[in-house]
Amino acid sequence: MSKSSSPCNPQRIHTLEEIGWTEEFERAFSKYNGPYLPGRVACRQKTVFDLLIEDGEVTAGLSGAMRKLGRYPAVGDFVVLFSHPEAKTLTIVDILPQKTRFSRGASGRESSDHVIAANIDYIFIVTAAGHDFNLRRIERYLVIAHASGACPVVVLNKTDLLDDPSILIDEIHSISSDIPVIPISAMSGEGVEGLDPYLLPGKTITLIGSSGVGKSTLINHLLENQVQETSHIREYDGKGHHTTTVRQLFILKSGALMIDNPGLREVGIGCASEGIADTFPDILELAEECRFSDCQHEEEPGCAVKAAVQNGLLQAARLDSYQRLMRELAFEQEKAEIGLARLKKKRWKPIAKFAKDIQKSKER
Ligand SMILES: Nc1nc2c(ncn2[C@@H]2O[C@H](COP(=O)(O)OP(=O)(O)OP(=O)(O)O)[C@@H](O)[C@H]2O)c(=O)[nH]1
Ligand SMILES: [Mg+2]
Repeated sequence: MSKSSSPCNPQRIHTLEEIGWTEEFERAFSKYNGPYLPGRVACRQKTVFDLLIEDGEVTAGLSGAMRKLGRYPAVGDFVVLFSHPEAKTLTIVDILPQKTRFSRGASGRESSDHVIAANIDYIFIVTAAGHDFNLRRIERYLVIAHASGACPVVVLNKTDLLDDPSILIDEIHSISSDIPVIPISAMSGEGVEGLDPYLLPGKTITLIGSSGVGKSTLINHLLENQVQETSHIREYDGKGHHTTTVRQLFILKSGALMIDNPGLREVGIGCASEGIADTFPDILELAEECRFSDCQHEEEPGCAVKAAVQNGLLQAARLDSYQRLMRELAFEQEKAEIGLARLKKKRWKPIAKFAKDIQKSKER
């Protein structure tokens, strides 16, 4: 068996429970008898995967059958490893059913969802005071976070740069009254204890957010070690310079598991219709009062949503954001239904007028 020498995690002994194993995984794994063992994907290297197993860390390749089927495990997945006793190597032969799955519409024109992390309990949407702060982007992250089945938490970082963080906290609450917002400074450590209720043993958290918001700085603070490279302020230009380039899962001192991600350049919502419903409950509630049940909240008479904007009860920018995301959803659903090639050929033109708009919003 090949013991890992990867930089993904320091060598450490742990039980399966400590790496997030639950009874459901145990049940799913019970059909495997013989030279099989479970492992959790900590990092995907170019050709092999780094995995946490019961008593340490190993590297393993993917079976030919899984490659052929395009079944690639994501960081956080529990997988079945086949042990070749003579060769002392391990091969991933199956992926156990995922408890939750955090994905985003893939970059470019790929229509299939792109899994960022699996078996996540909490998603920390990290945003930072300064140039990154953008409520519309937070809404977009909330849509995919809600759709994943994990609980979103907004982490407002770099509060040391603010005189009064409560202004930004109130702004975030204005778009997500039920979501916890935790103000911190990952650099100084101030407020980081506010994350403690989520950093529980065996629970898995993934950090998402744009490049430069301080995800790796937070991981380093929690690990009490400079494990992850972070950018120097001088070098950081705020324009898509990515310091972290691979996803990695770390075991924190508290016993929680945390995944650091490269900054997301482009966030597509895929077909996350439930995510939209959970992110905009205020608009959906207002829409129930519209005269027409299929009201698009554009120019229709008797529109309760537009009336709420006129009366100052709903921000026009929030309605605009909702409508953009709904258009993107319709576009993605149509693409999933008839395929991108046919969409381009037959009905690309009418939808193309929104394509640029959708692309711009994704990159916002
Ligand atoms: N003032 C201040 N700067 C911070 C804080 N947290 C991080 N930074 C700085 O922000 C810059 C980017 O931090 P990183 O941790 O590399 O950001 P990241 O989100 O991991 O970026 P990518 O890996 O590119 O996705 C670095 O210069 C950090 O020192 C903070 O709380 N306050
Ligand atoms: Mg980073």
